[in-house]
Amino acid sequence: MKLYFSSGSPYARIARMALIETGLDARVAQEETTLRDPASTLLPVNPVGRVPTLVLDDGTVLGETALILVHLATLPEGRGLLPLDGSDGWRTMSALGRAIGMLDGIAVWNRELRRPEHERSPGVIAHETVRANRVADALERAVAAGGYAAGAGGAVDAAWIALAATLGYCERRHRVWAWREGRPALSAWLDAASARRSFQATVPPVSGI
Ligand SMILES: N[C@@H](CCC(=O)N[C@@H](CS)C(=O)NCC(=O)O)C(=O)O
Repeated sequence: MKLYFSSGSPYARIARMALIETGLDARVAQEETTLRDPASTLLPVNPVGRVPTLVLDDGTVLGETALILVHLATLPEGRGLLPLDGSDGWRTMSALGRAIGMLDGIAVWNRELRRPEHERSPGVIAHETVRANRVADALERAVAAGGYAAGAGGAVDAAWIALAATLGYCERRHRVWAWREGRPALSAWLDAASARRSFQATVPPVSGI
């Protein structure tokens, strides 16, 4: 298998952290690629041109973070990532969806901020700011109530990984959002999560936003 990623992508970071957490990184090749680049090494493989992209051993190409996580969870090493049979009452999938949903909104907000100022949509920025704060408030309550915790033996699941990658993105590539303010539980959660090897091995470069 081979994973295409870019170092600044929070979506690709989720896949990279999942490989490390499951030990699959030992047998999955990883190639850093460029984005929004006609010469990108990714385009001949995946015309969608987004990371993460996982190429399976038989040549099948999987785009979309959630689908890649589902695939990894079908492998013996990845079983703990995401129960695919509803045996946890679908709690992990629900928590994963919430973290990725917040990331999707932040990515839209961030994309607006990367445009020249006169091309930005104040309406989109306002909408995504409200969404991000609303989800973060719900996550603050969830984490304070014991959600997004490591499981038995310290193992973490896909929801934990997605939340860590999302908040980690806000720390280094979306610093315009003071997400820690008024959210002590979420803030402490990320501080603790930051000590994990999979997190430390995938820290993105700081951006100007
Ligand atoms: N829905 C996709 C989103 C992935 C995504 O947007 N990746 C960005 C990097 S953070 C990308 O590859 N952008 C390149 C582009 O849009 O051309 C997923 O969940 O994997």
